[in-house]
Order: sequence, then structure tokens, then C-alpha cells
Amino acid sequence: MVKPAHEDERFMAAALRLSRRNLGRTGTNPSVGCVIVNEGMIVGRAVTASGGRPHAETQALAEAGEKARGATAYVTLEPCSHHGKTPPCTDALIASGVARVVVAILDPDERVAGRGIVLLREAGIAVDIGVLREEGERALQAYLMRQCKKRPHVTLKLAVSNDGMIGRRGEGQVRITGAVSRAQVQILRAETDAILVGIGTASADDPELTVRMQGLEDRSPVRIVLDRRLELPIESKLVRSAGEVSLIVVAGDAGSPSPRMRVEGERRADEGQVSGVSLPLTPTLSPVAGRGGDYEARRDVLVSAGVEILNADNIPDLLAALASRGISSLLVEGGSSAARAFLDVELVDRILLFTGPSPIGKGGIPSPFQRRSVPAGFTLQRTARYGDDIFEEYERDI
Ligand code: AOF
Ligand code: ZN
Repeated sequence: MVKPAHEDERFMAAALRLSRRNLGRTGTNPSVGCVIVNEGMIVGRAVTASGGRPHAETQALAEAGEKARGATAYVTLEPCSHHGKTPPCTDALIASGVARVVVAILDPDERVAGRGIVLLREAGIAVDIGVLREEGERALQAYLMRQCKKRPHVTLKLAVSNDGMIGRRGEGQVRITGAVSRAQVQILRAETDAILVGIGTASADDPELTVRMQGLEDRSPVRIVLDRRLELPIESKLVRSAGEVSLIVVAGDAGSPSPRMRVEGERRADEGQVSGVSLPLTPTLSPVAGRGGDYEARRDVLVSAGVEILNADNIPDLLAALASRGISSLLVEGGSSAARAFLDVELVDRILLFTGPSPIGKGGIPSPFQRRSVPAGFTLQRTARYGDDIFEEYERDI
């Protein structure tokens, strides 16, 4: 029986919704959704497991059992055909007796890359490709970016006061946005592989950059600090928690976010907070081994605290290094120098702009841009009200 197209779209939409569930949780593996449908009834559903395995299809087939026979499997990504850490999903689909497989997008992983489709067809299974392709590309955009461009998908997040400021000079974290926006940021962090700030933000705000929302506590991303001179204070929350949640400090020239803004020997006060997360104000912490402390000594102290030091000469090299260790999505959370560094080299794919209702006024640290001055080349995709805040999502053109 030929199924109406809208039915395919409905079930693929369900698979896509399911796939979102484990975003940021599947390591180097994409979070894939799979729904098995027999005579209009969902008989199995699954998302790639936490840690990346088992894959979605094998779990959904296990749930469907005998009901998979003659059924249609909706999968957001082409089923894998390789013997990796688990046997190929194509084998499991063929063995289950499904009659048809519907796929949103092909898998660019060179071990798969169309072979999954060929194997299914050779086994007599009908395969349709491209159902909700655009939505599939969006859901898997971070994975596709790493596979195809060998870099993570980069999101720049800014919380800006209604007078265009991201913080106040000399103060730590200043409340700019409300509770709903802050909750959104927690969810965003949970869905992201890595989160990055500059040393100015790290030392002025003393953020922890972990996920602190009930139920999502185990989903903290890898934390990254641009810190060319290794000034990150040993007593900072970031370093103190390095044993539990990975912390990478970027030395080398990539760790110096915006050379034109840097004054030798001066802390980058322009890097106020943009995290929008409200914590008690903390005094500026002193750098490891004192301000004039020697670089090697500071490096040794950080390494023995469990911090990884990564040398990269520029932002593209940094992104390539992150991709090669399996990081598919990166959230740039502050401050203005880090934001500018990524914008300058045109390596921002998406901007999430939270605008609070109140001004910061005197002593404010200007945001690199605000609502009406978003850099050229970005298009507004979505807008929402979160309490008193205005949220906007922009995507880079092409
Ligand atoms: C699927 N279903 O749910 C996912 C797939 O390291 P391995 O052996 O787990 O293989 C990782 C690759 O498997 C990954 O690069 C991508 O090609 C595919 N992911 N495939 O059939 C899934 N997550
Ligand atoms: Zn698989």
C-alpha cells in the first residue's frame, strides 16, 4: 500500500523530535531518531543512546520485535553500514523484516556515505530519501558541520541590556536577563558539546559554565577558556571543578581573542560577562602564581589541577583541533573580545541574542552589537519573548 506523503512527514517529524532528546549527550555520534510504524501504529521508537551507542535503529527494532515485520522504519539519518563499535544498523533492519525505510538525510561519514541505502535496497527493502530533508539538516547541523567542514558548528550567545551593554566594568556577573532566558541558556548548554569564554570573563565573573538545571546536571559541556598567557586563577570555579567536568585552556595565539584590544600587562576588562547567568558578585581573582608568575609554572599548576592545555595559533586551527576530538557544537558565551574574535574570522554560524528590559548605564561594557546592529550576513530566523526579555535567533546566510 502506498502511504500518503503527509504520513511520511508526520512520522519523520516524530523521529526528528525524538532525535533532539539526546543532543549533546551522544559524544562524537550524532543524536539520531528512529520510529517504526506498522499499519499506522508506532510500534517502536528510540534515540541514539547516551554516549552514542546503541544506535537508534537497533533499540527501536528491539522494542518493535515481531511487529517490525512488514513495517516502515523512519530514521533521521541514513542507517549505518559499517562495523564500528556496534554491528551495522542495516543488518538489524534487514533481519527484522521491515518492508520500507524512510530517511531524512544521507550520512556523510565516509564509512557509510550511501552504502547504507545500497545495502537496504539490495536486500529488497524500499528506501525513500529526503523526507523532511531541511529539518533533518537542521537537527543534525552540528554533526554535518564536523563531518563536512571539519569544524564545530559555532553559536554565539549574547545577553545585552536595553542600552546595549553586556556588563559593568569592575563588576562580576551583572543580571541582564530574567529567569526564563537563564533557563533557556541552561538547556542550550546541555545540548552543546563545548562552551567557550575569554580569560577576561573567566577571571572577572568566575563562572562555572556547567549545567545546573534539575535533570540535566550530567550534561555539562566541555569548557574552554581562551587564555594565551595562562592567567586563569587556580582558585577559580573553572579550575576547581576541572576534575569533574573537562576544562581546556587555549594557549598560543588563538588564546588571545582580539589582539587589537589587548594592552600588554592589563586584564581585559572589556570582556565582561555575557552569560546572563546570575550568581553572587565575586571579586576578581588573582592569576595562577601571581600576575607576573612564570608561564611554565602556571602551566604546571593548571595541568596538575586536571586542566588540559591546548596550543592553537588561530581560531580556525582551534576549531579544527576541537573537531578532531569529536566536538561538533561550540557555544561562545563571552565576553566581547571572544565574540569579536569569532566574528572577525567569519566563524559564527548562529547568533542567539537575549535583550533584557533594563539599562546598565554608567560603567557599562558595550556589546559588540545589539538588536538593531547585528552584523551583516545574518538573517533573523526566530523571535520570542522570555518574560521581559526579547530573544532573537539569527543564522548566517548560505
Ligand atoms: C545510525 N544510527 O543512531 C547513529 C549513527 O562509533 P560507531 O560505531 O557508533 O559509529 C559512529 C557512526 O555511526 C557515526 O559517525 C555516524 O556515521 C553513525 N551514527 N548511525 O545508524 C544512529 N548515531
Ligand atoms: Zn547504526
